[in-house]
Amino acid sequence: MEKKIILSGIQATGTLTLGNYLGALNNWVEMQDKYDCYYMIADLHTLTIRNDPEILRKNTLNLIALYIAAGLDPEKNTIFIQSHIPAHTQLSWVLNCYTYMGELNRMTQYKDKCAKHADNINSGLFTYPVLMAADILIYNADLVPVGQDQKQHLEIARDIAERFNSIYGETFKMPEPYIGKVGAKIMGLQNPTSKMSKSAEDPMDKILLSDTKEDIIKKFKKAVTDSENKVRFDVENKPGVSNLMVIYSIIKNKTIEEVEKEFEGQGYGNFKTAVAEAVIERLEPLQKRYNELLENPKELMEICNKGTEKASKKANTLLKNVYKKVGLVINE
Ligand code: ATP
Ligand code: LTN
Repeated sequence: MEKKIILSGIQATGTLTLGNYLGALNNWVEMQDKYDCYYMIADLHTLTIRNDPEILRKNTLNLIALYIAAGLDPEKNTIFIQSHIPAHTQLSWVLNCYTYMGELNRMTQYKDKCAKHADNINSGLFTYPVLMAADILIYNADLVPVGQDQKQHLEIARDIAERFNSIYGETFKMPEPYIGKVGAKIMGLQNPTSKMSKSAEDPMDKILLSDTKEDIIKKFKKAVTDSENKVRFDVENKPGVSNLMVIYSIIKNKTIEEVEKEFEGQGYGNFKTAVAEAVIERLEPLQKRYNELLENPKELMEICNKGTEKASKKANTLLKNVYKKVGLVINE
């Protein structure tokens, strides 16, 4: 039986957080044996906010290294840079013509980003989900592993696909979101009611994958909790501690009940130290591998070029089919 297809991507907006790792990357690694996986760097999506060109270029290369350092085997996965495959943007144009303004207007990420970047509300920010739909549909992806915040974008991708299929007949496969049961939404350490985000201003709110051991210990020690001093899972009344419990449970591969039991009768001091140690233990080898990989950027580009070769064949086949269906003349 043919393997199911997975596609996902991360924007090259800066250093990834523990939220990106636990909500996205970590799940990708677990899927690589069972599925035919396509993992890209969403560099075109990154252009929807203003970037320093040199930093964007550096972030893109760093992210490839991070994918591999996190455990994605380049022999098993197709790793590539979104902008290297023009078919994504070509399909995106067609899909734009099958997407309604009203649908895009409802996207919560669009509203959030408009509030955050009030001086740069560009049309790329508005049509962002259409390019994302093209990324997914162009590979006939069955599953898309993302964090909870991307679920709405998956829904619109399905709506666009369904609309197109109902006019032109079966063209796109219906993609399903794959959202991990735990870790789908890691919260900020200072603001445990909003998600940990790489663009958060307060450095104490987020753990960066590049943080030193000392940073990690300090950030967890200062993490906001509550006055009960009891390690008990209750998102509503104890969002801070519950978030730390989620982090610990994923890294240690334990259930929340097991974590509750392990720290029964212990206060927050011990618990926070244990969480910090678990995170450090997980990140140290990743950071070491990451630094080694960055010493050889040529090798990273070779990995991407191999990925591009494989992915573009698939993408171009689907694009041609779409062009034909809508009535464009194909030069064969
Ligand atoms: P930004 O702050 O620049 O908007 P971000 O941290 O939200 O960035 P994205 O590049 O938008 O990161 O997301 C990359 C992947 O990480 C997506 O699959 C997203 O759902 C997931 N993700 C982001 N933040 C979290 C989080 N706090 N918990 C779980 N998953 C997350
Ligand atoms: N919008 C996504 C990044 C992204 C993506 C994709 C994720 C761009 N294209 C296709 C899954 C599938 C985000 O994580 N912010």
